[in-house]
Amino acid sequence: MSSASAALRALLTSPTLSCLLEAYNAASALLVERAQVAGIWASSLTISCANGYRDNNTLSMSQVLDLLESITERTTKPLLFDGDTGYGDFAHVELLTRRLCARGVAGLCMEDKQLPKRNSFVESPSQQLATIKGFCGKLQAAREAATDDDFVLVARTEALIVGAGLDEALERAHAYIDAGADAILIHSKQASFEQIAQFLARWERRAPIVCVPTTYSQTPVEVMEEAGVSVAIWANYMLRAAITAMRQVAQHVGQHRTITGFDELALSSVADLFELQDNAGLLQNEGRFGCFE
Ligand code: SPV
Ligand code: MG
Repeated sequence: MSSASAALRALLTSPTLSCLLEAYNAASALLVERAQVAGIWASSLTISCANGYRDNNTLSMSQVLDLLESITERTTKPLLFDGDTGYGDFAHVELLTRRLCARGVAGLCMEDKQLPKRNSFVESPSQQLATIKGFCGKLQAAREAATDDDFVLVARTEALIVGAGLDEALERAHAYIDAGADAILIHSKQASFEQIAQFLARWERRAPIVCVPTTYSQTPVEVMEEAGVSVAIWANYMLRAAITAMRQVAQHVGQHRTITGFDELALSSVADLFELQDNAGLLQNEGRFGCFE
């Protein structure tokens, strides 16, 4: 049993709002953990972007699993994996779930769209919902395949994203909980919290609710908490911060052919990188296991 999954379960069922912050590799995940954020979101958007791909299932299941393994090897906070549509049908979901459990990933978030999916903020006619029956089958398959009793299944409905409306979102959310999901991620691309608040008013706290306040990021967490949000996912802020900082360095060197003139003190030191890599552990074990005279 993974204690990370039990910890994620506890965040979902606690009466207060907790947040997850996105990470796109092990270093960013370590920073999230050390900042005492409750948990880590392995975002399909930022993992694919950091690897040079679109957020449309171009990265394979194995590529993403390798990356997740590098995160769970270095961190202990619960990691919720953004598993898109589950990489195929129920059989892919079974395999994915077993592999996630083997790697100590705390939970899988799966969305009710067609494969290959598009990022929710991309306006495209290919933003199509899966059938309720088909998606419930995937949830049931994941539940049965999980080898960790506490493994968390978050069912994400994209009903509001495709403009299908509140009734459809609620019908789907109820069906997904009936099929074995532990929580519902209700996603919205509106610029205010209003649509989610309307959903929550009719949901009546049947099961924990997760939201992704990217387009309504200025909503106070207290407002979300009061309305019944259990977990808010800050889904892309680490990569966005990194890209801004990296662009400044790249532009400076591109323009001046040197780092001179750039405020190096604003950057992490090399010692900081060594610390993130646990270089001290290497040096310590050299003394114990190395064969240096
Ligand atoms: C992600 O972070 O990949 C998500 C959230 O799925 S969103 O980009 O808002 O769809
Ligand atoms: Mg995603």
